[in-house]
Amino acid sequence: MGWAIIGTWRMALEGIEKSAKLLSNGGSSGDAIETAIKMVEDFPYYKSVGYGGLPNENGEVELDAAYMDGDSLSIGAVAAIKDFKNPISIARKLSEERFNSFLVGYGAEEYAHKNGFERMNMLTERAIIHYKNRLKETVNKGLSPYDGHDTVGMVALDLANSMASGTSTSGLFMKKRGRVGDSPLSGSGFYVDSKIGGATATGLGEDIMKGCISYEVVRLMKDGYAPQEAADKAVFELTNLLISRRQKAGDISVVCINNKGEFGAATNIKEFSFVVATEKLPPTVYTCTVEN
Ligand code: SD4
Repeated sequence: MGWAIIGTWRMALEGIEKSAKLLSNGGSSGDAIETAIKMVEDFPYYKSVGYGGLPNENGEVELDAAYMDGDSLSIGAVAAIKDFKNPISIARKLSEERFNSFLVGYGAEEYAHKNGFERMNMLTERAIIHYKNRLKETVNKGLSPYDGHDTVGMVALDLANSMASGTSTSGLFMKKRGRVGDSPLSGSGFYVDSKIGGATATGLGEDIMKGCISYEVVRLMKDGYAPQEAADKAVFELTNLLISRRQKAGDISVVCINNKGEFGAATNIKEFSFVVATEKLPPTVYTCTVEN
């Protein structure tokens, strides 16, 4: 059947390049997800994931991440975790737990510490400058979450036909302390079933959660929709649903692959970039728009 990996935003490229090699050499989808997402987390200039992520309104970097195994459907997740280097690895470790597999805040930090994960101050000088500028800008207007936020989400299929998915994010810049978005929530920020396919979302978590969009994309693929049709239909329908309930629809974008390695992506914003690599396609950055 072949291997495949897809990730949200251009920032996924270097990680996907590395994981494409791993998958083509017979590596597992789980290792591909963790390897690629760790690269994004470690890169200091990506402002919305891992080290260098922008802080909450108290100036603290609180991170959310999740990992899902498409064979066992095991899920691990952390939310609002501070001062640990690779939240995706902690989430993956948690997916091995039968109970307590989604931990938040101090509980997540304690677990990470006990399991030997590396502590690290995730707030960079650059992020502090962004924070101070934002504080100045909003001094008279009151703080509101900045909308230039991105999450890295990925889905991978390996040569053994196993699939995995993961997400990692610092969430919304200037969010409230303790705010958790869609990214660590199964069905909203990610979902994967090796017998069908997987999907992951990025955008305004508060709205993505209203449609459990990643599960919806997988459900549509199960019903026979091709990945591109499933992605289009899910984004279009959730956007319209929100508007029809007299709400503004926030940013919503998804990427997905099925268990044959076919992929899809859809968005309700002007420009959403994503990265795909398959046995037949070298790692490539695509841009999709609301009209596609
Ligand atoms: C969140 N969905 O925390 C994340 C942020 C994001 O593009 O993906 N922004 O709501």
